[in-house]
Amino acid sequence: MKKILLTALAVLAAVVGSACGAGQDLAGDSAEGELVVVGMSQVGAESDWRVANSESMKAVFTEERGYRLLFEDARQKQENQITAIRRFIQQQVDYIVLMPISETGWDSVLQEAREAGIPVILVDRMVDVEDEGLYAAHIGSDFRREGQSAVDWMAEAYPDQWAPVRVVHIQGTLGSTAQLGRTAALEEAAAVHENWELLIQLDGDFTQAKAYEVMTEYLDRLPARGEIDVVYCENDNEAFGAIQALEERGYTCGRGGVDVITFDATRNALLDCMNGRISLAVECNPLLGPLVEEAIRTMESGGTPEKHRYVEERVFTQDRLTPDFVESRKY
Ligand code: GYE
Repeated sequence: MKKILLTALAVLAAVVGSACGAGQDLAGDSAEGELVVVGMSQVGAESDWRVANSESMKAVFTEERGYRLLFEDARQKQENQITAIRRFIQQQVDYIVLMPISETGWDSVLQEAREAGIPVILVDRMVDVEDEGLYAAHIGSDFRREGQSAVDWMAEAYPDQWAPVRVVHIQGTLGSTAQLGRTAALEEAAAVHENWELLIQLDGDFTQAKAYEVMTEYLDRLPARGEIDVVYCENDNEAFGAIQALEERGYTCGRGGVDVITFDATRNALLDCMNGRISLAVECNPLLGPLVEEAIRTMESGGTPEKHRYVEERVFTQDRLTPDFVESRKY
């Protein structure tokens, strides 16, 4: 009898739940009970890196593997991320995974998640919050170290301390950890190397279209053909846009011409690197899904995941690339 009553209540709850719209689904669906519910707020789809990162998450957090993934694309807006997190809290998800667009402005919403008892895992970029306890773990890249690899290469590529090295710097989304780390490395190195000259800093927002636009505008403003040695692009898509702008105006990209430096090292950038148009590609690994799952499994079994986990990354130059390697690149 009790069983029948419970079943009837479950059916009723499911009907009411589905009538109440998406926000109420989880509470009403008894089959959901078995699945670990993960609310994920992704930055957007601004770059090849980002698309690969989302795919890596979606491949791991499937129903077959025991998860229900609520994936929200914030279309590059922090306010959309905050709204998504609040919705996840209402839906009483088990975990929140956040790829934060920028570092600041997270204290209150993360506090709300903590009060609701929902652990937050940060992926890729970091947040700048008063209290480290507002997130359970961070899994991503050491962007400052990536920038360091780039400036180390520049120092070797331009050994003559008296010859000027003229650099155009195309920055990523301002205020994001990826931008801050990669920019800091260049600015600090430029302060040490007196012959490095930062001609201009342009905001490319990590997209190909924006980088093409700002680079074109810059080149067109120059009174004569510019003497540019390096274009330091903070991701691959910016590099593609910059190369297009440069080539359309008759510049040659590559060693001996304009050295284009890029971050991410996705397959298309590696192709350009192998063909000599990109001089240096610094790897940034987007395949973080399995590591996020590892952290969730640790918490599911009552453990504490590592607070900060950085992935191993390499750098690529033309001589280190083979067609087989580029072909086998997963992103
Ligand atoms: O380099 C860029 C993306 O934060 C690692 O964001 C990420 C950066 C990545 O849009 O392509």
